[in-house]
Amino acid sequence: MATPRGAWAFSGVLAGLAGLATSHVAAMWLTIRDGPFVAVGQLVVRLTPGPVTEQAIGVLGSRNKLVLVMVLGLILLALFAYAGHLARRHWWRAVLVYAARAGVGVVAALWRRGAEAIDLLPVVIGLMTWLVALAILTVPLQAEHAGRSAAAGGTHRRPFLVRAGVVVALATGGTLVGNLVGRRRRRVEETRRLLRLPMTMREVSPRFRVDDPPEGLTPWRTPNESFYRIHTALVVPTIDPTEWTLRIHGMVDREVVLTYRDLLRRPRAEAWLTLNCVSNEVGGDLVGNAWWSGVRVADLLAEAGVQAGADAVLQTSEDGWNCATPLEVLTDERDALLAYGMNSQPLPLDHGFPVRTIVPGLYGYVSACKWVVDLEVTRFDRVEAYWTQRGWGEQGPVKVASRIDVPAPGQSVPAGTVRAAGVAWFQHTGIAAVEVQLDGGAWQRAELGGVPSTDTWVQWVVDLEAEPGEHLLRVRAIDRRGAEQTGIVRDVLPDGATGWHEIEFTAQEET
Ligand SMILES: Nc1nc2c(c(=O)[nH]1)N[C@H]1C(S)=C(S)[C@@H](COP(=O)(O)O)O[C@H]1N2
Ligand SMILES: [Mo]
Repeated sequence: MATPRGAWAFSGVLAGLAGLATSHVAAMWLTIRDGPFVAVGQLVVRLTPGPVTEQAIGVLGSRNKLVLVMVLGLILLALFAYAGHLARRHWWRAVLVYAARAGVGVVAALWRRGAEAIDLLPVVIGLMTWLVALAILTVPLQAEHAGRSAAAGGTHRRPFLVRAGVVVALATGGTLVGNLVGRRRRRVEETRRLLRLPMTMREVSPRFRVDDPPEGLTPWRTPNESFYRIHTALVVPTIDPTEWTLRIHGMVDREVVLTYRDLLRRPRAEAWLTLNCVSNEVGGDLVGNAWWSGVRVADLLAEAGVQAGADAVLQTSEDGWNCATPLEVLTDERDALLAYGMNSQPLPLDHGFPVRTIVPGLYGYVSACKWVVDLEVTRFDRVEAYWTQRGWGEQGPVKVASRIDVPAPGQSVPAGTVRAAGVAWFQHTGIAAVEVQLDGGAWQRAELGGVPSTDTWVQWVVDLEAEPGEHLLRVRAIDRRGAEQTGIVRDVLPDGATGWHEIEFTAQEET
């Protein structure tokens, strides 16, 4: 701290961090899921216009949250430094700046679903910590500022550094304690690990795999660890299955409330289902295929007794996110599931533990509610769900899609016979054929792997003859209704991308 000026700003930062630390500890202690920082981040995510969020997801991939957290962190640091700087002349101004920041915290805390007055406690504790820490830190500086030790020049340094050290130690200790107390996720992970659920272990039948797949072809089954993840929650809900309930209500004859045990005791339904995201660009990888275990939503709705006039089910997640799903797809013959198992394991926390829905034939944003706790039978003209409010289509039927995995874009392969491969999907309609086109020539049929139903993707392979040089390869699918995948390019907004996936590769003369 060469200059007292810098010392004031530095005090502001330290006091701010101390405030964050104690309010984090308080939040963990009260088992409020999100600390203050995350709550504010969550608020930003909610207030950001949908297209911007989607753009960010597209550009930054899953790193977008990390970027958000880093940006918020930098803004906070700057704000803390500024408050410290202001305190040098006018304490009340610093208090105003900090109180404004705390105000954002209050709004963020109250914004959450089921927020209570107690949720404000961490904010208050953070504010008090900040005041006390700033006062402690700046007493030596104050003296200097008042000119009392001006003659001794810099005598503030020792006491200041001692005090700074104490504040840092307390804040660090506090954060560690907070993390200890915040063992909730670990506890729920442990509970999940010990669960033994009624699920069958289903291996991938060899007939679902194409023969001689070239290296780089997407495996037919997506392992849970590599299954794409999309959610608006910054910190995933940690729900103890013994505390989970699902309420089915709205336009029904009898309200149904189901516990996890109830769910496990019901007749089991299992299926291979491919899930994809409406934000998936042509050729993108926001799609996966797994073996899901659960209970048919249709049976539960039948038990509740759906009333005439209803056409939608508003599904709500424990984290407040929601989606509206056409009643029809939840009650027809398809495998619309309340799933508790994914690839014969209890649902991973990131994929909706303990229970999520999944509906073949619809994009995830209108159907696949993770951490689902509430199903309200209703009408589309009465509700507007999270992504629909943000400009995305109300109904989200999947579109036919096909993707080239091999060769990879820009890859060099030996000239001659090139084995290309990929996947294609059109859940609940099915893929009849896949065709590829090399350098604008004739479309050639690819060989398809087998499928258990129309609800999963299908692998394809084809041998091409490639002369030495640069090549352009395109793919398209033909669905089981006989329609060709359109080559018209459309963006993911508002209801899913269209267009053919194409890649360039180089064929090299063997030497
Ligand atoms: N609670 C909750 N459920 C959600 C979402 C969400 O943001 N919150 N995102 C949806 C979207 S857009 C998709 S594509 C799928 C993704 O499911 P996955 O993360 O298991 O792949 O979850 C859906 N369910
Ligand atoms: Mo999505």
